[in-house]
Amino acid sequence: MKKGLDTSKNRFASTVNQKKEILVTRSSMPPIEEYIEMIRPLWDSHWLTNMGTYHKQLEQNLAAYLETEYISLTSNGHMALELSIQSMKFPAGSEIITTPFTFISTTHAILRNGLIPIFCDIKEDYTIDEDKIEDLITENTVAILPVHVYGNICNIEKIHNIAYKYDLKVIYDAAHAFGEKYHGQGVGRFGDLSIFSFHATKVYNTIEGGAICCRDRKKWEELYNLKNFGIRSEELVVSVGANAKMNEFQAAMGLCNLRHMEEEIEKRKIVWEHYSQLLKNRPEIRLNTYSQDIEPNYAYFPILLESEEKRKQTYARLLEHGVHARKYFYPLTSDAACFKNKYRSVPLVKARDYASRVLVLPLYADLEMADVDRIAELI
Ligand code: T4K
Repeated sequence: MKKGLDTSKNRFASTVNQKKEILVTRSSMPPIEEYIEMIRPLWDSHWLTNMGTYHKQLEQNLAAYLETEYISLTSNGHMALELSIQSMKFPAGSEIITTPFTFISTTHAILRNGLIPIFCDIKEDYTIDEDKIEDLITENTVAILPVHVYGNICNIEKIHNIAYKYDLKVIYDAAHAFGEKYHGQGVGRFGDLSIFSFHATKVYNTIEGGAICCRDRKKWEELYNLKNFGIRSEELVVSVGANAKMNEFQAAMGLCNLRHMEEEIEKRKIVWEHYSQLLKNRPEIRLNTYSQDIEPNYAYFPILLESEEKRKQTYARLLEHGVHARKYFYPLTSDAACFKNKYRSVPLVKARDYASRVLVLPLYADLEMADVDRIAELI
């Protein structure tokens, strides 16, 4: 049985003004003894990073768990994205069609590769509207970078067909979709590449961490070089690369947490279903429902309120009672102060509307039912 956190020592569960603070999520951690046992050998070997035993073991275990042929671990999800794009060797200034309804990392990864993000609108499930992608394609378009937002899987088939028709690459940002299946297949298998985030706030964490799923050994080698300075042996540097390796403490955390995934997802499901039960009869609140094609991971619980004003009131009311809901993803990344109005897009009608009304409620494995009751009551 997985132990809960020691709440007396946990700042996330501290009490402020006698009020129980509930944050939007809380990292799941293995029992401390399990992690200590896992890291103890590191004190013997003194081997802390640079593709050690745990790094190798976790790559194997995750490839099996995620049902992907090859997987390359990285220091975080963002570097997984940056290196995925870099590995495609697109000419500078090329355009990548993406969604603005995402964490800023997705857009930054494009820009930090010297490429241009072109923003597409989204549809009811918050993922990219595949029917609007073709309107944005020009001779400079090289790829599509969709996001499986909140674990809702994009329209894989249509995106694949568009990419095939125009000879574009597809890189999926699957940061929210760890362990999910679409039509019975692990989501890491889709597109030319798919990336995951194993950040502390995710369904599965390696403290910080990420991974890139790919189809062949050649790509895996290329990604290895990119995350390890291109170093292949003491005297051989084969290409220019960054340092984006996952270290042994992260990998050890990943090995431990992976053992508890079934329980993690089961507990999240219970919380998710309890919220749904309490809020489903409120016609003014739209809940996120997973499509039948998905085996979900219950990563997030977004609700869509009637208006921006209602969202503001609900956010403030929850906060007043110590409940930290979050406006993921407001503002749209296309509206980030650093590049507002700089890049081309179709009219972002839905993305803008949803960003102004969405609120993500607290959801984590050990969230108590009484807290869910209280949050639903406050809403
Ligand atoms: N693509 C997408 C679509 C993403 O959503 C993300 C990350 C990425 C790419 C990039 O992956 P990484 O490079 O991050 O691996 C959080 C996360 O930092 C970020 O990973 C995540 N998306 C994003 C959606 O959410 P913030 O700014 O909301 O984090 P913060 O520090 O406010 O934490 C949120 C809550 O999580 C806290 O209130 C409490 C809890 N928490 C936080 C930390 C840091 C814990 O329980 N333990 C912790 O250690 O960005």
